[in-house]
Amino acid sequence: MAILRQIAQLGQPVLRGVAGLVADAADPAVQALIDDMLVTMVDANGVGIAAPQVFEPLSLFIVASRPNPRYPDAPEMEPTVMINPEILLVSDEKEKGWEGCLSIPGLRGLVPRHARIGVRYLTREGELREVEYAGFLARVFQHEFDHVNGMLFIDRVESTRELMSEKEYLRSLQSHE
Ligand code: K3U
Ligand code: ZN
Repeated sequence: MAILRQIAQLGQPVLRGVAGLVADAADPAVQALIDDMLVTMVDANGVGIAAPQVFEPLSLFIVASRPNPRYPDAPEMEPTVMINPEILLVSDEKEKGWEGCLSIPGLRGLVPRHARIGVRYLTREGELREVEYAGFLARVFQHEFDHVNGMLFIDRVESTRELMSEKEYLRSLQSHE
């Protein structure tokens, strides 16, 4: 049975380490961790979660997507498990977009990310996948990829003036409706 995990908060050293590779995707402990991450992400209403965020320093994360007020054109994508992810190519073009993080509640930041990326990862069944992502999916992948490399979105904002409280962020969304 899956268990809701505690989410590591900003300041926890586990968020700043480089995660190790998953040796065996079929390991029951890895499969149980994935189940726990899925329920924890859904419970927190996130569109991603990385293993270090639940205190497991492994190169493994989940990416999901749904249209949301800031990204109304975001595609629907069921939570997708990505093990030992790699970024194979990136576009020169970057886009700035607002991000949040379950490990930094209450804060949003405007983060530049590559607009398009080509990636490789193992599925939870151990199959190798190569995929290209653009827009919001590319953003969430890069955010999660940062988590397994000890980076947080606050490290990537270009100015502290591009940080906003969650409350003001939600207010700014309403004022643009
Ligand atoms: O639910 C969140 C959200 C934020 C913006 C758009 C849609 C949803 C909260 S933050 C979130 O889901 C993170 C998850 C994290 F921290 F565990 F990785 C993923 C993320 C959200 C937005 C942009 C990039 C990454
Ligand atoms: Zn995050």
